[in-house]
Amino acid sequence: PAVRIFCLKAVESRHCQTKRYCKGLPGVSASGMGLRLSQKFVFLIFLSGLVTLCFGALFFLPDSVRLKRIFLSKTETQPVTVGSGSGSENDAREHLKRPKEQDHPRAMTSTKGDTSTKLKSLSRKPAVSREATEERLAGGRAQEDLTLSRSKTESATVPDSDANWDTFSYDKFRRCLLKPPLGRDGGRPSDPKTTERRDKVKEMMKFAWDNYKRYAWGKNELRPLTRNGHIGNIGASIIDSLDTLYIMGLMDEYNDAKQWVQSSLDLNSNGEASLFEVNIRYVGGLLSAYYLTGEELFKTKAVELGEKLLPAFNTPTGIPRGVINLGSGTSWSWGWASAGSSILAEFGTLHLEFVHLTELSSNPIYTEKVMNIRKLLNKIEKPHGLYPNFLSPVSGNWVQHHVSIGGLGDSFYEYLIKSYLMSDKTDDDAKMMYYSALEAIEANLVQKSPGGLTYMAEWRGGILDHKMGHLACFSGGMIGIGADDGAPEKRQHYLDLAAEITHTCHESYTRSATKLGPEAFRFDSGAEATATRLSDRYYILRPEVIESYMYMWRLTHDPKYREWGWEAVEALEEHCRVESGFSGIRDVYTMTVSHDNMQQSFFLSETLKYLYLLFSDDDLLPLEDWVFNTEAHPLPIIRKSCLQDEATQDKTVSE
Ligand code: DMJ
Repeated sequence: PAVRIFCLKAVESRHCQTKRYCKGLPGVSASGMGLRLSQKFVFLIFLSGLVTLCFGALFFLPDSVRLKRIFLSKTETQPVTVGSGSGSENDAREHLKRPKEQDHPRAMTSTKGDTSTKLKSLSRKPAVSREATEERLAGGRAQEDLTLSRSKTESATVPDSDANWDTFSYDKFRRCLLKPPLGRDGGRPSDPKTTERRDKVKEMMKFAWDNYKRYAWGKNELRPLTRNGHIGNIGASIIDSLDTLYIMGLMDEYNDAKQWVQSSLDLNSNGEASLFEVNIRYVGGLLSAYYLTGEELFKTKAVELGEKLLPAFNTPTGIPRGVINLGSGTSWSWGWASAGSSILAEFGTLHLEFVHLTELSSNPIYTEKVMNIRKLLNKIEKPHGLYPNFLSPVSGNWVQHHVSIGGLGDSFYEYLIKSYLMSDKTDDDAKMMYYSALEAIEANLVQKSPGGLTYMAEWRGGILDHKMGHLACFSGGMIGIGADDGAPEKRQHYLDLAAEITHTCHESYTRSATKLGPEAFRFDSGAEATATRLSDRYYILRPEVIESYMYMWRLTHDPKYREWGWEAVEALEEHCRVESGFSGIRDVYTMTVSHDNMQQSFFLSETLKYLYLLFSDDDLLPLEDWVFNTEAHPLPIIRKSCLQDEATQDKTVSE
């Protein structure tokens, strides 16, 4: 990234100047021969001043980690090599999740390495039907407990206190669920109209998948107009689709995806990857595939990948940097993030997956890493109780006072309440942090427009920007699922707030010609839930509005949410479906649409999954048992007490 190159050059040139200066002061010989005493004295003072200056520069320049690591201990700043290898705001948010090809020519490219060789040697399993998997698991076939070997990184950083680590048993986990994950009959709704709508969504998924498979297999996304693949060969769309295909019962497609993971997923890529993206999409996708199917392959891959993310945490504060080279373990901050800062929505969106990595590997390091982030955020002073979007991983201080529930901030808040829910409501710190953040958000950001629409504004050092991003529309669902655990006198209020925000986001759709919502809409200069800038008019198949419909449907069973979801299906079909897949559109306000030639992988993992759930019975992935990560990959609630009881029972039986 530009900033990194710039820093390097600056440092180098400072360094060169120093050398030149020290070695070649005109008229001064190295020995000082021929100089008078006073001249020598002046020269000495000058020299010591210069040395002080050099050291000052090393330690006080912003984010001088590259230099510091020459002097400080390895563990503090030096990137660690792991594995077996030797050794937009709205737009910005998307930009950071998937580095643009031109910015990062090597982005997400793969190079074969030891890990992939090792993974390829995993035994191939025959294709299975979902029914067979379910039956096998329901029959309680004892699965081998896994004892995953600990990595070099882990053994270097974790003390020996782990001698009594337990191992994870898939059977025990299944017995601790309150309901079967796929419900009765795969969550098939009882009325014909909803069944028909659900079938339509399934057909959309199959269409999107078939075209991806035909034209872009193994690439990250399909470009449906040019019928080719977009950026990189690490199959983002495949990983993102695993659980969606499985819950929809598209078993041939699921088996193809699984086969690809087994034979071709290369975790040793030397490309630059977003820590956030690898976590939510790959770790999250593999974890959910494992929990749903019991296929050990997914667990092994998820843990191997989690291990490769650990070097990004080797900063003075333990706040990870945003970009990592999975092959070498080197990490750095996004070039565009001010003063080498890390992004709240990135380092704050690791908790769910990392806790599950500890659960599966019995290695506490993952939980320790995210708890450390939590601790720092809890302790640090917050302007008006709000969490700004940029934090320095070196000093642990906020870098700018920009607060947003949309891009750059969003999923941090989501992960607080979901951490609480996923802990079976035992994680009280997460609960406390979530509800205080929500209070601060209500006091400072929640606004009502002259037309009566409730929205979330953004905050820039105390000044409100009356704009709401499409990304911020997830907050309807978030506030909804958190309503029940708020203070008793606030519960109804939170549910109402969730409904109002979801309503506003629906308005942003209905007020456009295409009935799809813009990337950002405003509430100033006479605007009410409409985009006023050309650059905000696009829709890239995002899920957040539909996500909130799904949660609000589950929480209230108000039929309007299913109707709103259906409106979105019709609009997607009319404007985004092209001959070879689905594409985003450049302007939601014109009926002569211009397509952006991109079928985003989150369309498969989130948008279509949430639609399918919206038209399914509540017993398909029931909220009593599952939380969805920010890429809509379901992760189970961890019932510690049940798992322990189960463990005790198993032990007693074997004795
Ligand atoms: C998804 O990839 C995730 O939900 C992320 O947290 C933000 N939004 C995108 C899709 O819009």
